[in-house]
Amino acid sequence: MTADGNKKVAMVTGASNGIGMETALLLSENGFDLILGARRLERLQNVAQTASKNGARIWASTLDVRDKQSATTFVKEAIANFGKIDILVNNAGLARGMTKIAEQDNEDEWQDMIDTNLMGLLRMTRLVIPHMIQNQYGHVVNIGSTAGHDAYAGGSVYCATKFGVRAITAALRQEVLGHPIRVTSVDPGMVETDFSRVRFYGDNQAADNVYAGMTPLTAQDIADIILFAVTRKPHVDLDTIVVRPTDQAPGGLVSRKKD
Ligand code: NDP
Ligand code: 8X3
Repeated sequence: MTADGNKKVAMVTGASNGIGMETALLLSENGFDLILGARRLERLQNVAQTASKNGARIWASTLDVRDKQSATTFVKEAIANFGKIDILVNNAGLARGMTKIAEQDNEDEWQDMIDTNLMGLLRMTRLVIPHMIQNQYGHVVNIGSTAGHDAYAGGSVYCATKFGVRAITAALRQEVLGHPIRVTSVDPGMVETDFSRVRFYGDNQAADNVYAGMTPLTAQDIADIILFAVTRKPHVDLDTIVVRPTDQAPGGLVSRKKD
């Protein structure tokens, strides 16, 4: 909330599930109005309905960040509805498969990750930043990953996209210097969402194995950190926040209890 009583407007991409959904819900509980986008409209509308019970004004619409027209229309309509975007949470993202480079015969997986995690994030940023400059207020929160710090076998392209997000965050921070616009990267380790289910194309066993015997982070844990970042005083810019489960350490190390 600003001194003049205007509510802050946060745009969250990939708000139909996981980290994006929990961020939307937590922001709505904390006085933010919301612009929500994802491909699955029905799920998104359920999130919007729950968030609206907290008194937030919500606009939810289909968004495919891979698609230039979809993203352009989404931002245009959001501005028409709210007049401004104070916060952009670039959360939409995914991994596809865990295939080693030499064994990959499906380049579509690579393309999907690059189009979503890199091109999508860049596109949303490109479309939103001019409004932040015009409004002389803004905060871009990019959801990176520890995969953008430590590469692992089978994760070459997913890791490359998240290393790329780090580069984009660092460059953007320099590009908006001089404007009252903050740029933050939140880089989580293992968070139990549908992330692994999507990565393994609905194979629940494969997804469950990722978190077996350890306590992963939850989407709420990450939403909490995003809320903290966007509620600092305007002169405070949290740069990069790396967060792992206590059961995970850098270098691909995970402590698992056997049952
Ligand atoms: P989920 O699969 O639970 O959620 C992903 C969200 O992204 C969904 O709402 C999905 O919505 C949306 N999305 C995917 N593709 C697109 C697209 N093309 N356009 C718009 N929205 C899209 O996973 P998480 O919540 O875990 O993932 C969120 C972010 O967090 C991702 O960027 C991921 O890389 C990152 N991350 C996740 C970690 C984890 O361990 N879970 C750790 C570190 C980072 P829909 O399908 O409806 O479009
Ligand atoms: C997701 C975290 O470790 O599965 O970004 O790549 S990891």
